[in-house]
This record gives sequence, structure tokens and C-alpha cells, in this order.
Amino acid sequence: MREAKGRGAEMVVYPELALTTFFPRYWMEEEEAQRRFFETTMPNPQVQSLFDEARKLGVGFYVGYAELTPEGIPYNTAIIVDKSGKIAGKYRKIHLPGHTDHKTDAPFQHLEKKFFNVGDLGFRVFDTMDVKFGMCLCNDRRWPETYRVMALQSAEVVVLGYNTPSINIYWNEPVHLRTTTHLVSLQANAYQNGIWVAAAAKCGSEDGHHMIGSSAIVAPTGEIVARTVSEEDEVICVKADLSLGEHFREHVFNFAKHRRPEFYGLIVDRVGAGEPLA
Ligand code: CDV
Repeated sequence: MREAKGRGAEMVVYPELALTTFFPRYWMEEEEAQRRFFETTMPNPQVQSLFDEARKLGVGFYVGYAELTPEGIPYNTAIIVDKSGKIAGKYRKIHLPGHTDHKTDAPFQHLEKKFFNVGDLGFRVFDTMDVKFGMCLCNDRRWPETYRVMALQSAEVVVLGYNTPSINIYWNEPVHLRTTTHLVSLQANAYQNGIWVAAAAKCGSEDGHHMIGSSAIVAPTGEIVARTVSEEDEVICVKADLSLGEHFREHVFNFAKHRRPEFYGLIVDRVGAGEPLA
């Protein structure tokens, strides 16, 4: 945060589940996961210094963590904290990947469906620090619906954290494809919605498990304007011209003028692919 501030940043984006290891890779019972890895309050004494530093530096931030509500509901959560150190927005992950069973043949697990409930807050946009921010988490970034719902609320910047293991436990996906599909998701959705996207990852080895990293900032042109180059802790920084998206929002992706929702019904009526319409 201090380094980012030194480079002129006003908003810092941290990864998904930034306060713990990416624990959905480990088989354990829900109770154990909740005891070891979930936050029951936010802020709390362990993270207060981050909030204090944000206020001191006059920097906002986004951070992902495992949330256990007072009712005992577990979510994969992200918050935006404003420059005064106040929580200005909260998001709970909606597109949870992975499985609930113990895959004993896999090199590691991906137990998000076991450890978290589907988020109940929707894809909201928060007007804070003079920017309309949307938020999502990791797998959400691959789904066009995520960004379009926020762009329809005039989002200008979507911030997101992610943890993408280099190994796909389902098929022998080449590592370069893991990075390609990550970047193409950010780029296509930034362009098609005329928004900035800032995506922050854990990278390199975490507990001996390799993550793709490749944090990136993408302009509304769909171009990558900053990208990490190492597998170490790194700060990438961009002065984002929020008006850059206007050209796209006023012309090719002028939603009010060109969208045809009367033909998009299947997007909400159907979950999986089915037969062609009669
Ligand atoms: N933490 C994630 O949501 N990871 C997913 C996959 C790789 C399981 C992702 O889309 O990167």
C-alpha cells in the first residue's frame, strides 16, 4: 500500500482470500475451515493496521477474505474500503467453482462449493472516492454476465482478486492457456462494457502450490496497460482516465441505443444449454 501510494495510487487492489492461504485446496470439514480461516468481524484486530494505514495514506483498497456471518453463513467476500478507512461496499462471490466431494486422485482440491454459500448481495456498484466501482472475485471474471450487470449500473472500474492454480485438476490444460483465458476474459469484458478492469492475483508458490499470477490492469479499449512480470510481490500502477470508456459507451456499446433485451430472455430463463428454440 505504501509503495502504491508512493507511485501515486489512490486505490489498491489485493487478491481473493488475501488474508489466508487459498485453503479451498485442502480437504477438511467445514467447522475446521471456519475456525482456522474465516473472519467473523471486519475490520478486526488482525487487519486494523491495514485500515489505519489506508486512512493515514489517504488510499482506498479492495481486499478479499473468507467471511463468517453472525448467523454462521460462510461467504467468499470482498470489500472496498474508502480513503477514510470506512467500508464502502461489500460483495460475496457468486460463481463458485470446484466441488464438494473429496477428490482423492487429484493433486489438490478446489472446495469452494463446500466451504462457501453462493453470494447473496448480487453484482452491485458503489459510488465512492468519485468512482463508480463494481467488484467481483476470481471465477466471476470469466462470466460476461458479471460485468454487464455492473455496466448496466454505470460501473466505471471493476476491481477483482483471484487465485488461479497453474494446474487444472479436471484436465491437462497447458499452463499458458490458464494465463491466456484469464487475460482474454478481462480484455473482452473491459472492451464490451467500456470499463476499466483491475485484477490482482496471488502468484508463484503458495504452500508449494503454483499460481498463475499475471495481475493486470485493462483499459476500456481492451488493452492491457499494466501487467506483473515476476512471481514476487509486485505493485503495478496506472493513472486510469475514466473518460476513456466514454467513446465506447456512446457509440459501439451505447446500451440504451443498441441493446435488444427482448431477444436475451434465455440468458435468465435458462441456466444450462438446451434445445434450440422452436
Ligand atoms: N478461485 C477461483 O475461482 N479459481 C478459478 C478456477 C481456476 C478454479 C478461476 O477461475 O481462476
